[in-house]
Amino acid sequence: MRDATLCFLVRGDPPQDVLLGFKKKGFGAGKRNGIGGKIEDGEAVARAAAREMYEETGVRVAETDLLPAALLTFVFPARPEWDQVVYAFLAKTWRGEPVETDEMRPGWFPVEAIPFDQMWQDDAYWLPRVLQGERLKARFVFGEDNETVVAAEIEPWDGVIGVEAAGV
Ligand code: 6U4
Repeated sequence: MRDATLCFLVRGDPPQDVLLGFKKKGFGAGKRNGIGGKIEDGEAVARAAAREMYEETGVRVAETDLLPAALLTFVFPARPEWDQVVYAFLAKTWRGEPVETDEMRPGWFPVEAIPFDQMWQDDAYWLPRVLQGERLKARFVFGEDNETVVAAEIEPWDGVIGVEAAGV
């Protein structure tokens, strides 16, 4: 199963605004999402999250400023090659301003007005909760259309990313 990262920059404490990127190409093109992508072989999770943030928005996030938020497993029975584990982070501190890149067009959204209808369906289940400070472990199964969530299991998570995911 491939592993990927997802990072949400948030402004305000508690979060008032969240940065979402409109994905211009590749997996999930046409959707808005946090910023992230595949973890490379041998790459630590936090390093991958920081690298993807820089590549896709030009923003620098220190690995120590990445706050573990969710450990997500996505299962696509109709498209098993899409199955993936995604490590989601929040970040409250960074350097630089997000800019548009080949991959992403970033934009700030009020936490109270997240455009879930333009996002992966699972986001509505877990993103509001992690923005309120919960840490979650969840598993979502998608239907034949690879869009509809047909099963969701969500439980609290301790935020500890295991060594099996540390690229060693
Ligand atoms: P490259 O390396 O360019 O081929 P790309 O096709 O752009 O990659 P990828 O696979 O690197 O995409 O990144 C996929 C992104 O989508 C990751 O940040 C994880 C995220 N993601 C995947 N399934 C998701 C889902 N069901 N809900 C969600 N994010 C998901 O919120």
